[in-house]
Amino acid sequence: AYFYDEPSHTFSEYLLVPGYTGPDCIPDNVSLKTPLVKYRRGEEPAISLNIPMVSAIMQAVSNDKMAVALAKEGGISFIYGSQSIESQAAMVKRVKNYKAGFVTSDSNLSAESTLADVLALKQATGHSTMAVTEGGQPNGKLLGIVTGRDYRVSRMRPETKVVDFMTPYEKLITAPKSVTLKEANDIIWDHKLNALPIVDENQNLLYFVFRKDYESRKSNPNELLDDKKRYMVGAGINTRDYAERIPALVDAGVDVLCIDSSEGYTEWQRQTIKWVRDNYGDSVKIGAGNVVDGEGFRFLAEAGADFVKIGIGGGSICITRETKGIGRGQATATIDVARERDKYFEETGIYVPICSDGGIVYDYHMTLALAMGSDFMMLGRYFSRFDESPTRKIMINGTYMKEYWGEGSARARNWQRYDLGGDKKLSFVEGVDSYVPYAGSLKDNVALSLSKMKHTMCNCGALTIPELQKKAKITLVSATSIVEGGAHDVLLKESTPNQNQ
Ligand code: MZP
Repeated sequence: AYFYDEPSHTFSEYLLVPGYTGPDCIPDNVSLKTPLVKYRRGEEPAISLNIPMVSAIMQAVSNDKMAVALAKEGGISFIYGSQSIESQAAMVKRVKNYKAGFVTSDSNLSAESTLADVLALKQATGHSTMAVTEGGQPNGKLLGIVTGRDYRVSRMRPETKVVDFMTPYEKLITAPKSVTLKEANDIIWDHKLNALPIVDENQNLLYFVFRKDYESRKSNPNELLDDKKRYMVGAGINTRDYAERIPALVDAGVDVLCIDSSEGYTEWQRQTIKWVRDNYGDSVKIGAGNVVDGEGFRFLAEAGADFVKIGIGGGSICITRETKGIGRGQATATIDVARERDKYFEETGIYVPICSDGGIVYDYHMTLALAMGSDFMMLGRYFSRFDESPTRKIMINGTYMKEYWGEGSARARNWQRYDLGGDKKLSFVEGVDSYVPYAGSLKDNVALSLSKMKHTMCNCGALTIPELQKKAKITLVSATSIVEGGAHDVLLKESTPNQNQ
C-alpha cells in the first residue's frame, strides 16, 4: 500500500495570512470572473463564470428555478440528472426559454382564471410575475399580466386607471391586437423598457407588460447570458444512459454537461467523454469527476474533460467515508489536484479548470478553496437553504427549515451516481435526508458571500482569482487557535445571527 506522509485536511483547518493591500485594492475593483471550461494558453475559455459558484447536481438543489436565479447573479446551475430524460430536458428548456426579468406564460392560467387561482399558482411556483396567454402557450395571444407586487390580474382595458400610470412614457408603442407574449417580450428587451404599454391603432390601451425588476437587473453586470437573451444552464449526466440523455439535453439547449459521480477515476467516465467527442467534437462541453488527487485529475484531463470536479465524502449530507472508507480532506484534495492542473498546463498548454465540490460551510471556505487553486466551487447545502431551491420550507420548533437530502440517500435513490454494478438489492445509501435553516433569497445571500470574498481578497492584495492563487499565504492552524477564532471568554448577550450558515 501507499501511505501518504501527511494527514488530509479540510478548509476549517486553514487561514489566510494578509498580504499588502494597495490603494486600488478595494472590493469594487475585484473581478470574480473565472473559466468554466478548458482553454489553450493565450486563448479565452468558451465559457466563463462571472462568479465562482455553481449549484450542485442534486434533486434538492438545482432545478430550473434555481438555474435562473443563479444565472442572474453570474453563476451556473447543473440541473439534476436523477430524473427522467424528458423532465430534465424540459427543465433545461424552461431555463433557455426564460427571458430575463420577463413575464412568464403559465399554462395553468387562462383568461378565465380568478385571482384565487393566480395566488395558488404563485404559491406553488414561486413565480413573481405571470402572464396570462391564450391557451397558456408562450406564443399565445397575451391576455393579461399578473405582477408579483400585489398579484392583481390586470386585464387591461382602455378605460383602466393604469393609463394614468402610463403617461410618463412619452411614446406608446403601437402593436397589432394579436401581439403575442413572445413578441411583447422581444419589444421589452429591444427597447429596454421597464414597462410596455401596448395600444391599438387609436392609442387605446390593450395590454401593459411589466419588467418589475428591470432597474435592479440593469445594475447587475454579472448576469450570465450565452447569447444576449438567454440564461446559461448546465446539466448532470451519468455514465449509463448518456447516449440517450445527452442528445435530449443538447436539443434542449444545455450549455455544459457534467458527469455526476461520487468517484470519477473510472473507465466509465473516459468512455462517456469519448462518446461526446466522437459525436459532438468539442462543441459539447463536459466536466467530469469527482477525484481527490493529481492522478485522478490527470486521468480525466487526458480523457478530454472540460473541467474536473474534486471531492469525495466531504459533502454535508455525505456518509461515503463512513460507509465505504474512501475520501480525502477537501482542502488537501484541492491543493493536490491544483498542483497537477498547473503541471498539466505547463506540459500541454491546456488549462483545465477545477471545481472544489462539497464541504463548504463558511463563506471564507470559498475564498480558501480559490486560494488553494480551485477555479470555482460547487455548493449543495449553501443553495438548498434559499427560496429558489426545489424543496419544502417547513416550520420546526419555531424556525423555518428547508429540506435537503443527498443524491445517495434512500430518498433520492440516485444509484447511478454510486453503483458499480451488481445486484440492485445490495445497493446501500451513502447520503442522508436532512433539514437546513432557511436563509431567504439567493440574491441577498450570494451578494453577502461575494462581498466577504472580495474583502478577503483585498486583504490578500488580490483583485482577481488568479492573482489570489499566486499571492495567497495560507497557514494550517492548531485546534486551539481555531477556538481563538470565534468569540471566546465573553458571555454573549444574545445569539448573534449566523450569516454563514
Ligand atoms: P455540500 O455543499 O452540501 O457540502 O455538498 C454537496 C456535494 O455533495 C454535491 O455536489 C455532491 O458532490 C455531494 N453529494 C451529493 N449527494 C451526496 C450523497 O448523498 C453527496 N452522499 O455526497
